[in-house]
Amino acid sequence: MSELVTLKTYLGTWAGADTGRTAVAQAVTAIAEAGVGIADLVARGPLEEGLASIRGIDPNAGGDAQKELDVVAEERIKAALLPTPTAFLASEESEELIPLNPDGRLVIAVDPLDGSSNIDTNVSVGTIYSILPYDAAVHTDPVSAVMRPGVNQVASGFLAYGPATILVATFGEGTQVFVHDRQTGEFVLARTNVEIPAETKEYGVNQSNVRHWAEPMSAYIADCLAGKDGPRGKDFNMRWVGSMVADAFRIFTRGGVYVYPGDKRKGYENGRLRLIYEANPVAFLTEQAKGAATDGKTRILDIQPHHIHQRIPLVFGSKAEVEKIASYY
Ligand code: FDP
Repeated sequence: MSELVTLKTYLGTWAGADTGRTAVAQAVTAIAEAGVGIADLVARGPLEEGLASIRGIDPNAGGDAQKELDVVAEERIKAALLPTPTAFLASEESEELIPLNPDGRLVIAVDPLDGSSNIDTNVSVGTIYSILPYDAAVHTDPVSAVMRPGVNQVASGFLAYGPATILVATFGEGTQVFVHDRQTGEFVLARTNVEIPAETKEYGVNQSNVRHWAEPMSAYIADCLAGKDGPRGKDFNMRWVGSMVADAFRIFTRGGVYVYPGDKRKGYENGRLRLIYEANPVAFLTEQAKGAATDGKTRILDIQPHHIHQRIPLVFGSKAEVEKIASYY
C-alpha cells in the first residue's frame, strides 16, 4: 500500500526552506485546524442551540443577515491565524480589515461560513480562503494589498463540512483534495491534480430567478432545457445545493457549471457572490483544475476589485461550457 500523504507532509515538501511558502503553509494549516473545530460545531447541528439563529438586527458587511455560526466561525479563524505570519484578515463578517500580526507577510480574505442559509438544514456548508502576499513597505495602505485582481493570489481553497470534511486547495501548482481522517485527526491527500472535465451536461443555477435575468442567461438556460431537441443537441441535468462549496465540490468531482448571474432585483445587479473571498479563490482553484471562471464574459482573476465586499456575477466549472455561456453574452 502506498504511503498516505498528509497535509503537513504535503506542505512541508512544497514549502521546503522558502520563507514565503512557509508562511503560506502555516496559514493554511491554521485554517484547516480551525475548520475541524467548525466542522464539529456544524455536526452537532440542532444540539448546538442557536447556531442558525440570526444575530442582532444588522446585516453583515456584505449586506446579508448574520447567523450566530457566521460569527463563531470568523472568531475561530481569526484566533487560529493570530500566531501565523498573517498581517491582515478581510472577512465577510467584518466591514474593515482585521489587523493580526504586525510583522506578517500575508493578507488573507475569508468567507468564514459559506452557505449560511443551510446551517439548520443538515446540508454542507464551508469556509473559503484567498491568500495574497503582503509587503508593508509597498502596501502602505493595507486595503490596497487586498484590492488586487485574483491573479495575485498565492494560494486559495475551501473546506466543506459535509459527510466528510474536505479541503480543496491550490498553491498555484494544480488543485489538490484532502480529506479529514477522523481517526487520526489528519488531513490526508485524496486526489492530486484534479481535472474538471471540459465538457458537461450538468448546470447549477437558482432557476427560480429566471424572470429577473437578462436575455443572455435566460437564452442559455432555455437552450439547456430544450435538451436534445434544442440547439445544444443534448439533454441536461440540473443540480443546485445552494451552498457554493458543495456545488463547487461536485464540479471538482464530475464537472458541471455553477452560475449566479446578476439580475434585476435590487441588490442583485452584480449577482450574489463576493469577488474577493468567494469568486477569486474558487476561480483560482478552478483554473488550476483546468476549468474556467468568468463573470459571464470576463475572466474573474483579471477583475480589478473596487470594494472589499463587492459582488460579482459568477460562472465557473467545465471550460467548454463556461465558454459556451460567454458566447450568449
Ligand atoms: P449563502 O448566502 O447561504 O452563504 O455565498 C452566497 C451563497 O450562500 C452561496 O453559497 C450559494 O450558492 C448562494 O448564496 C445561494 O443563493 P440563493 O439563496 O439565491 O440560491
